[in-house]
Amino acid sequence: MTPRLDRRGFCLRTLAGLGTSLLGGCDDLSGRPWLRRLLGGAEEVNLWLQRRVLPHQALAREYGEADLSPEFRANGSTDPDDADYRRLASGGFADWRLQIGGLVERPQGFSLAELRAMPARTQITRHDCVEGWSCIGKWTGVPLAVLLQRVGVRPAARFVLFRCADTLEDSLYYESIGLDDAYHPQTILAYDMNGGALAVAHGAPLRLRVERQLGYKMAKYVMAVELVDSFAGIGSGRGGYWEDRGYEWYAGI
Ligand SMILES: Nc1nc2c(c(=O)[nH]1)N[C@H]1C(S)=C(S)[C@@H](COP(=O)(O)O)O[C@H]1N2
Ligand SMILES: [Mo]
Repeated sequence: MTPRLDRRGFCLRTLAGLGTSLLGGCDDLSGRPWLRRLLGGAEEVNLWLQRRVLPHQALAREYGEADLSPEFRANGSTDPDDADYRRLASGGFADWRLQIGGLVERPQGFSLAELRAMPARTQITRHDCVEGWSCIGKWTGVPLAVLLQRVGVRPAARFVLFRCADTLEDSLYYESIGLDDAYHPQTILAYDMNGGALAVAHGAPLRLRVERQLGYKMAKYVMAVELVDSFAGIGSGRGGYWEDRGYEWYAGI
């Protein structure tokens, strides 16, 4: 049971619902385009409420070792057959580098050993998939904020994009988050899961954890991080593989 998170989710959903019904039942909104824009979609209402009702850096609930799911389900790509990925995996990811570029002062690559030598954070959290299942797992990795500090984010940057190694239905998987989530203390690039190296099924060698959002945001098989000011020209321009197929960009829980 997760009373705290459920209550928060319930409150937000109720308020978001209120916002939406307000829109439906209130004709004079047509004369106030700014308000219509604000309440124009449940997603925007959800984001707006999270930003105002909850403190910016509110933590997702963390659990204890006793809460770990006996088995953590794997979903989406679980064994990428992309040639570059296979080659890197067969070499134990010794040749893998996380490339960080785009709107940064010092674009550079990091080996797994370099990432492991950086400050680390461990957290036990619940992963919620949009399909309706949840699992609790323990994640260890480098806070994204630490990496952003190393490369120096340029003022024009607005989003952090994650480019993955796996192809689903002829498209490379990718994801993105805003800078507020990027600097959130629980946002980490994880290389360990449940005390051991991340398995291929769960995104080896490195996957994103962004704990206040749904599972599809948590990019596995991350090859490159890119700071961007818009999604134009990336995939279909909506900020992620599933977003390009109609899912919300801000997938708040
Ligand atoms: N690269 C990549 N990342 C991905 C996916 C994927 O197919 N490819 N699936 C997403 C979805 S829908 C979920 S629920 C989680 C599943 O993570 P898990 O396999 O560790 O359970 O990864 C997300 N990240
Ligand atoms: Mo998912």
